[in-house]
Amino acid sequence: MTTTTLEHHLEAQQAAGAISASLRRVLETTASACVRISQLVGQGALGGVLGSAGSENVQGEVQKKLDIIANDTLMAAHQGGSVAALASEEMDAICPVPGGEACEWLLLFDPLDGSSNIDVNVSIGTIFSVLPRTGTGPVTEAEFLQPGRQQAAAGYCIYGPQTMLVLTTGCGVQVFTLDRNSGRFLLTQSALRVPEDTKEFAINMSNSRHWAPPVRRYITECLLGKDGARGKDFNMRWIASMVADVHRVLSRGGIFMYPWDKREPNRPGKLRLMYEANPMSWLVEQAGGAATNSQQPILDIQPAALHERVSVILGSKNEVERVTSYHNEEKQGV
Ligand code: AHM
Ligand code: MG
Repeated sequence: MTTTTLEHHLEAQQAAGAISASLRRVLETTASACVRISQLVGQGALGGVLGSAGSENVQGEVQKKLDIIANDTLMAAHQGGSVAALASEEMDAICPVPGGEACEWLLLFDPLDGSSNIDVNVSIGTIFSVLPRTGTGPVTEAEFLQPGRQQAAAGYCIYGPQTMLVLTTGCGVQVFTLDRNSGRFLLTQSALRVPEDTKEFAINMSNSRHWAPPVRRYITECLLGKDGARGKDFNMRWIASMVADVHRVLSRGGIFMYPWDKREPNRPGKLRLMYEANPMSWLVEQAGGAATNSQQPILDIQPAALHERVSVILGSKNEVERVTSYHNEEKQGV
């Protein structure tokens, strides 16, 4: 059994010059907020945290109580001056931290990913991304609009049968499991790798009639299995919590897709670039996988708006490349 705590790991990374003391503080603060959220999630009905809050977020989605509680928990944890400003999927505008202007970091998060699973006791999570400050003085929204390649750290905490923190600071991907007795995250896996090939895909099949032809082609071939062009059978999973679906992809390979579809042709996708796609894409790339919006690596996208949406195709490298090639062939009229 490992006894390397998250704090030990970050201390060693700092000693090796891989992260600064200030980044370490951001990550430790975020992790302790996740421990608190995990406790609240675990309480469920006993803690009065289930159900709808009766309000809507900036994207017009009905908020659950836990969306707000998790957001408040992360916000409160970061008032101590480790970051200059915060941005959340659940808040309309960025939130500068009073007295935090001198801090070097900006934190973005989806406080409670997989909201539709909260009330049915299925895995949910918190996704976060740390960007460097690029200016001085008061933080503006424009300062947040940096491509995912600029991230200094990214990760998620999954609240499932176990609570796990999955983290990258650019030196591979480390997995920590919460010891519920001590309240500490212990290192349980390092240098995570995503297999390059897979026989498992994740997509919301109920949207199939709305997909673009390249996505339909790829999934049709998967469904044909041994009888089709792929010559092998595929399995399908869809949890509808990105954290849980991506956690499975990171753990045993697979491809995850929430692509553009023609229900809302002018919207690039459902998932959010800054709070979901960027941190997950960096984790997947750090584990040897790939992540694209079908046109370019997600991490290279220059964001135009804080709450921007994006088409997401990520996971095992060879499968992501195959879907990309189908999009390229369509563009070239092959
Ligand atoms: P949320 O952040 O409001 O929970 O929404 C994002 C979630 C993802 O976790 C998941 O992949 C997707 O929405 C599921 O969408 P759908 O219900 O359309 O399958
Ligand atoms: Mg989400």
